[in-house]
Amino acid sequence: MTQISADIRQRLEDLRVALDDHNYHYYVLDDPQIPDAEYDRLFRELQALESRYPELASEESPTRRVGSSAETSFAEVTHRLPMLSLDNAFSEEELQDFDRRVRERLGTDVPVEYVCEPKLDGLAVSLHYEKGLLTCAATRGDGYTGEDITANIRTIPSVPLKLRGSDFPDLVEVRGEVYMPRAGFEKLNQGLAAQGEKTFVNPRNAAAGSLRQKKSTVTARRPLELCAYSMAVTDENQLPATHWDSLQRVRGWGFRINPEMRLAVGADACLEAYNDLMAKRDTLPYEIDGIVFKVNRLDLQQTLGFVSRAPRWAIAHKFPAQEELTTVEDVEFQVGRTGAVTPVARLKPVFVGGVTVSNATLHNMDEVRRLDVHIGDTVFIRRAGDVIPQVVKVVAEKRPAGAPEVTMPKHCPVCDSDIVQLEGEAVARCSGGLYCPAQRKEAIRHYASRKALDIEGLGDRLIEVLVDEGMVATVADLYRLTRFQVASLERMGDKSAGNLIAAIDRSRNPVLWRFLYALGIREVGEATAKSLASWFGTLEAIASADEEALQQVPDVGPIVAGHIRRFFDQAHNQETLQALQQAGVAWQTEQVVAADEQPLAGETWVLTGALSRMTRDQAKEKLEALGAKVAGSVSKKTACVVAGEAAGSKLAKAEQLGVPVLDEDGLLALLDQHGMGAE
Ligand code: JCF
Repeated sequence: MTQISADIRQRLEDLRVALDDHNYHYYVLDDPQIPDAEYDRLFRELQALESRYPELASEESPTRRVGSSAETSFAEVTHRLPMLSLDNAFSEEELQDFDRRVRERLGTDVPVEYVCEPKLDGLAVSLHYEKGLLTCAATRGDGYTGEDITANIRTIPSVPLKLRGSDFPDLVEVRGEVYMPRAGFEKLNQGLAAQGEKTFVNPRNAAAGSLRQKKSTVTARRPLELCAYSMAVTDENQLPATHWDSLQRVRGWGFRINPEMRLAVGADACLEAYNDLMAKRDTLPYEIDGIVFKVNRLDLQQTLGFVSRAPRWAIAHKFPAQEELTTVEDVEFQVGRTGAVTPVARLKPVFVGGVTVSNATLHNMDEVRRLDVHIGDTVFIRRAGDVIPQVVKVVAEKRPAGAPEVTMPKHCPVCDSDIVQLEGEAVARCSGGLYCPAQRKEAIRHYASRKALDIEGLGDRLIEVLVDEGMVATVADLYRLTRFQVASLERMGDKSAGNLIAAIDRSRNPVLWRFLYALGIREVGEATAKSLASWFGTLEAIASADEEALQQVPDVGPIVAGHIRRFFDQAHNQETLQALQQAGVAWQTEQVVAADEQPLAGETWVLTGALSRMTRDQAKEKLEALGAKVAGSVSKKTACVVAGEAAGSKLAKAEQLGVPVLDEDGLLALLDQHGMGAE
């Protein structure tokens, strides 16, 4: 056996104590003492020492929180003291009744003091500590026997493996709720959904599913927390006088105690606590389903005793449910402002999470298939916090015979254009972008935007008003607006009306690429519009090109070609183009640069420094007309850097990487050579 120096033993012990402490500050007090990176360094140092000296291993080491991949079966454990459940109160009256019964049994008129605490929506667990070390953790089960889940519980960072301090009895049981905070739940479900897997209906089920894992490594990756709510010791001399004080002791041992916990004297004060907590419910980072009131004095608890499964000294006053069952009466399809077609479930109205819900989004067809929703199905609706209502589960057993499947329509329910869903994409879209009333405002906004036709003064608010007032339905209608009409709008002066009409007029003869870009064809950005324009020269040529011809253009692949083809195939889009022409919009034609005249096709160029005989934008357009892409930064892949006066770091970088450099004269010579010299 190797001799292990005292220094190493000491370092190992110091690391364990330090990591335990940081864990405690981070997970229990929510008050980290060191940055994550520093924690990771200490953790790795401890891991390294432990693997080097296996004889120094310890069950309580912070490194053991990662769990084990060995499969455990959950042995039965009998609770030394039964784990009771709580009676429920569903109304103010039921709470008043509870308080009256308590006082009657105690034979007192004096208002009783209660501890009020949020009722976390998780799972009750019992934790046994012997001489300060966690020895056994169990589920509630039926209240008398539960399952041994020690291996899984040990992975939860807010569960002390070792009690803090020294002020604890030899044998102590701490009870609490294991729960999954909202944020962790959302993240877990997003991950599951992304893999097409079944998601958890709510954080409670997620916590239960995570604790039931046979491999504790799986549990270790689930964001679970523990909040302690009571302690039980067999030695009654060790009990403080009140529940409140006993929880302060539990806190001192390193447990998280709910920070919302407070004291209330009498039923009215309890109701106030109920209302206060209810108002806070949506802002808490975890879900609660009510508030628990417990008689504070332990001697009074003793006097009150139990009925069957529940103590007479406690009650849970429930909040409105966040999940209810209802039926899907229909599924309709909504078209968003960018053309996304979304399935929406029309529901038999149901009161859930404090409001009446009659619609729930189904997001997209992948989600419809994942949930397997049919029309007529009974579904779980969940509305938690201020989140929009969700369909979280279908009750397959309740599906009526012949319940129709949900299918995506072939045509837009708003404008009847084709609906297109590309392979590998979750979202289906209406292809009537220029015409579809659902996409009107967005289409006009894009058409008028700076890089498109740059119609000054036609902002979002004005577009909103023009469309809502029925003055403009498609971009073609812009050109029929009169100054008088515009001036009649609220908060529009005659002068700004005149300016707008003039700006619209100025956009009547756009260069081809800008006009093409302005049409808002999916995935046809500025660069693609430029390539298409200089390749085909006219809009008519682009509109009649087949997908194969479109794909000859540098940068245009099968997907973009498909988008272009479909755009021009929609009758309504064609009508709008004709309407634009009739309204006097005449897009220009462009000098065609044939394939063999695109000498820079596939190359990336960079412009830097000041040019004297043309602007950078002009240089960029000319290079693009020759097929080059113009980028902003230099890399190994850059074909050439054009360096004007006072070029700086980009020039230096080019020289360092051995990228060819041209000065302004060199650029002009190149452009001349290809018939693109100064006009
Ligand atoms: O947070 C809870 N879900 C919770 C459950 C809190 C408590 O104080 C409880 C409980 C279940 C039983 N107390 C008992 C006695």
